[in-house]
Parts: sequence; C-alpha cells; structure tokens
Amino acid sequence: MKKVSYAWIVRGCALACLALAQGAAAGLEPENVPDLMTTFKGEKVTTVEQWEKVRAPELRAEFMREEYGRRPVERPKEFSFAPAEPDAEMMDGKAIRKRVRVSYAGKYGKGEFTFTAFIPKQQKPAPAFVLICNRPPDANIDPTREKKSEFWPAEEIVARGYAAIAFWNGDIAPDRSSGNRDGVFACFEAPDKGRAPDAWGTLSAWAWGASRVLDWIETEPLLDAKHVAVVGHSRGGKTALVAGVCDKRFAMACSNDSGCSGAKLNHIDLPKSEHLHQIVRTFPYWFCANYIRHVNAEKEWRVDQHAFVALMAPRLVCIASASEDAWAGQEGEYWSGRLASPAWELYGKKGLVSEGFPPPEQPLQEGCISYHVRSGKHNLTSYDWNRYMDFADRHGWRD
Ligand code: GTR
Repeated sequence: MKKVSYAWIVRGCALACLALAQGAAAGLEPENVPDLMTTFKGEKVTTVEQWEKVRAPELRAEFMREEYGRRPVERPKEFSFAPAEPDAEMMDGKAIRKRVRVSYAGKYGKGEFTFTAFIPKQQKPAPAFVLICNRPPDANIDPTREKKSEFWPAEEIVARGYAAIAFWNGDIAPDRSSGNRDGVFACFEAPDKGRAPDAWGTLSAWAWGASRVLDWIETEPLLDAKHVAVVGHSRGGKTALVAGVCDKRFAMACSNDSGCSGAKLNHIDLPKSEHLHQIVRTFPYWFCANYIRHVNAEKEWRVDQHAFVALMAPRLVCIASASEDAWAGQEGEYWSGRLASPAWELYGKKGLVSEGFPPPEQPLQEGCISYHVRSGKHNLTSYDWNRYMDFADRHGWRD
C-alpha cells in the first residue's frame, strides 16, 4: 500500500512537471507573427531584387511612419567637424584620442555636439564601435579615463584592435518629454507649429547623431569606415537598430537588452515584459505620435519587430539579453532574430543559427545574427562587448 502511493506521487509529480514544461514552452513560442516574406499586397518575396525594391522599402516606410518617425534631414547642408581638443596619446601610448566637435545648422537654429574616439595605434585603419551612450557621460564615457565603466570598456576595445568611439544621446536631444522641441529638433522644425504625427521621436534623432559621427569616420584616415558597428543599450539598443536600419553605411548594429520597440517581438506572451501601452505612456516622445494607434493593438499590426531587425540584412546584427531582465523580454529578443533570418537567406547567408533559446553564456554566432544571454541584470558589460568584438573578428574585421 505504501509502495503504491509512493509510485503515484512520483507519477503525479512527473506529469505535473511535464505539463508545466509544456505550458512554459508553449507560452514562449510566438504566434500569428506577420509573415516577413509576404508584401502588404500579398505577394511572396523570393528574390533579393523583390526584397530590395519592394519589401524592404515598404517595411522601412511603415516603421518610420508608424513608430520611430521620419527624419526631416540627413546630413545637413551646413555641417562641419573641428577638433575640440588637440589629439592626445593615451592608454600608455596604445591609443590616440581625438575629440571632435560636430556643428550643424538648420532653418530654425544651430546645434553642436562633441564626441570622443580612442583609436588603436596600428598599421592599418582600425574598424570601430560607436556607442550611443544613454547613461551619465561623465561616469560612463569619460574622455580623460579617470572614471572607467564597463558600459564603455574603451581600454579593452582598443586592446582588441578596435576604435572605441562614443557620444552622449542627451547632446543630440534631451531625454525628457519636452525633448522633441529641443536639441536637433529645434534646428529643423518650426517652433510655433504643431508636430506631424510621423515627425521623428528622440530615438530617431539619437540615431541621426550616430550617422553624423559616421560622417566623420569616413573622413578619418586612421579608421576603416567599411567596418563600423553602432552599439547601444536599452533605449540606446533600440536606437542602435534605428541607426543601422536608416544608415546602410553601418556594417553592424548591436542591440543590447533593447526590449520593447527594440528587438523584442510583440507576438509572444511574456507578461513580465514591457508592452506598448507602458512604453508609450512613460516615453511617448521616443516615438512619433502615430505609434499610439498600435497600443493594445500590436497583435493586429501588419508588422512586428522582427521585420525591423530584418532591415539590417545582409549586414551583421547582434542581439543580447540578460538573464534577469524579464522587462526586456529575453525570448522576444531572441525570436526577432530567428524570424528575421529569412531576409539573410535571400542573400544566400544565414541569419540566427539556433536550435532553441540558449542558456546564459552560450552565444550563438554562426550566422549573420549573433544572439547571447548574459547572466545578470539589465546592463551593458564587458562580457557583452567582448561577444560583439568576437563576432566582428569572426567576420574578418581585423584581417
Ligand atoms: C525603461 C524602459 C525600457 C528601456 C529602459 C532603459 O524604463 O521601459 O524600454 O529602454 O528604460 O533605457 O534603460
């Protein structure tokens, strides 16, 4: 009698565990995701030509009109760079530091920002990583290197043969609700007019800043402008994708813990993760006004974020999550990479090569999309940076 009841308990437990596991697995599979390879008119996309002429342009237009907002300007007519300080030898003579002031003007005003570049001293022009820094600049991107932070491990980046370049997003436009009346916005938009529903939000404006840094990189003989990655964390990770999608000169975009409206897919049930109704309530100014129409209706929208990631094809993308960062929706970040992959396949390449959601510290780097989960909290760390550099190495950036 005793034996029987024990067996039943074991069996009962096993069944309960199986049910739980199945439930969990089922919950983590995306459902009814809009098909990447069917145009809005219902045509199947099977060639690079169709992708480049029809599908990619219509997707890009959709995201810029409905989510991030259109940029009124790319490189302005009135635009110049100047050294903000004389070049300096730093990092025990291993790097040259350049501080560059970017000045620009639009119809309604003038703006400027300064960024820092540490370039490794080497024979060949250096490939580069451009960080869109969304954390306090003094503590995170200190040009004097008195303060050091894992958020931008410039010494490690230089030691691996890459230039470490960073600017502060707040220098382009302030990260606050009135932000899209200040900074770069104030130079290109009439102050007394209402904003169009598709007028750019701050993510779009910060991404514009990354492209202006790239304008300078193209002029700098010590740098290899064909191998430049744009990197960002969280709101900066969303921005890094916008920068890469809007500017094909970026050969790689690294979207670290970018979550909702970044790499996270909406068509997956992750109740602990951020949703549109939350992000639009707290940060409406990051987006264009049209975005509000998709709040609580994201599953009816004809696109999802995997299609945004796909606009990087055939270039390189890195997506990363942190194990304790449920707010960013780790599985959603992973699935965007998976479901974006057919865009790379059109080019005869591989996107995210994976059998399933990986455990922490087991990066997936076989294709043109890298994905990893790092143990720990929402952050950009030396571990993440080194995976991004591994991926660039793997694609021959330092050969
Ligand atoms: C959170 C926001 C996220 C993420 C994050 C960050 O408050 O909900 O979407 O972007 O901020 O940028 O740190």
